[in-house]
Amino acid sequence: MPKTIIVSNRLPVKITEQDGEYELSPSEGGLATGLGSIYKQNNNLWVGWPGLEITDENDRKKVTRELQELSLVPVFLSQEEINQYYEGFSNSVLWPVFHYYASTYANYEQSNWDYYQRVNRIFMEVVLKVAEPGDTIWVHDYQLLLLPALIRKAQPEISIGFFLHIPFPSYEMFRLIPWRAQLLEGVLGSDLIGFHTYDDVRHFINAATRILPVNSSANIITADDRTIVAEAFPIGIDDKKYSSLPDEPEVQKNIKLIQANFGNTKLILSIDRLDYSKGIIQRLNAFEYLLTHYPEIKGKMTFYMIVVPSRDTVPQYAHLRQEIDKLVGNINSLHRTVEWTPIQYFYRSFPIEMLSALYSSAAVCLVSPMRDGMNLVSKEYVASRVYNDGVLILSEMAGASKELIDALIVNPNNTEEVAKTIVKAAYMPLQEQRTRMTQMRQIVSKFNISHWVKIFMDKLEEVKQLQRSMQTR
Ligand code: GDG
Repeated sequence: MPKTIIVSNRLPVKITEQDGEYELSPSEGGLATGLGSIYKQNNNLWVGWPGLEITDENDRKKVTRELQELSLVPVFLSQEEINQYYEGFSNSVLWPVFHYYASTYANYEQSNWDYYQRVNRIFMEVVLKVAEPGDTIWVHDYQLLLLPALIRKAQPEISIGFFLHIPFPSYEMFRLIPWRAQLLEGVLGSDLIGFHTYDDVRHFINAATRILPVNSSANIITADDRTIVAEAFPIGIDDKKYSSLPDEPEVQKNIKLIQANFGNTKLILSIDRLDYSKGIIQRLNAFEYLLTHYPEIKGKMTFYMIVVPSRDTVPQYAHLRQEIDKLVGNINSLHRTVEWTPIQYFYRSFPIEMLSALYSSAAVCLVSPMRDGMNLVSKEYVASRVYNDGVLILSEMAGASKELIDALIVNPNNTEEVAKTIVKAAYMPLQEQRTRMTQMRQIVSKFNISHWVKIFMDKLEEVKQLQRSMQTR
């Protein structure tokens, strides 16, 4: 029976090692939840890096066996490979360029590119060990741009879908990468290429047709006589999970705790991974502007800011963290009073029961990335607002702003606009909150994660049929 194989940089499990014993726990990420409906069915599989270096052959066998029970197939990588392919090329070339930070952060080192190619080939070898003709392969994200073409070469007829979770930049940005042609050729090994927004699709087709000898008509690309479709599939979330979490006792307990501590102020919430693309510094500047220009809000609003540790072994990220620490310290020391602290800042992750309680308690959720493929936090806030109140402030640079048009949309670079919008959001009449939130909740619920998986897989099947019909013509 043909199977579906999901391939991503990381497997959807956390593996921890203690005294030579490996422990597996499922990861709670949105992608893991969404794709769980696929890889746990029939003989389907998920291929990816287990998240830590395992060098001993016996340990590798042991972990492989344990993962096999969960339909997971590990790609073992050395620390050197991870450093150069993941932190080096993926996060120091592709991430900055694709988020329009090329001039500040991109570091085009040849050895990182060499490792990127090598690790994509290692992934190919593992995939080819389990893939059979007739199977469907769904490759995820910027760490594996070369993989579709590598698999295609070995299995010319196999179905390959690719989804990019981050934005695809304009041609003028993308062309800066020394290995731009090879990257495009890699992705074009797919049959269907998915992006979050129509703008990403347009940028990709533009880059492909200007850099490579390929043709396009609308969203169909013809390369070496193969037909490839590029299309927008905005990712959704498990909306039911977020709308039912507030009923859980642990969440209720947390809501009461938040109420007891901050009940007399309006909570403005932000949650991001530590990343320059998330606009954390600009957001803090906007909040400081607010405190300086609207002193009457002092004591009436609390900015609850969660930054989840991420990539902090990369120097740029460590530096960003120091900058945030400093700015929060300055703002709090300047504006705080005996009873009130303007910013409650946390540099750590929280259990989902605490996130849910915060989503339920926050009068305003402030999502202001400089660039974001989609941004799931904005959708999780909306799904959590079971009473249809609360206000979402959303950056126009986030993919989600194309769908959540009833949010208060801002340009995150416009400090004054963001500050004024926080005031508008915090004092928005309940009726207007409800009208906006109801619309957004309908969208988040209709276009949820299962819908996303289904429309992508259906489209991939449709593209294969289109290719077959063109061959017989
Ligand atoms: C990439 C793209 C695109 C955060 N803090 C905690 C926690 N989280 C969870 C959130 C949310 C996820 O992490 C973050 O997702 P985002 O979409 O906001 O951002 P990226 O990680 O950058 O994701 C992005 C996404 O891929 C999907 O395609 O939307 O644009 O950059 O789900 O809830 N979860 C827990 N504790 C925390 O402290 N449990």
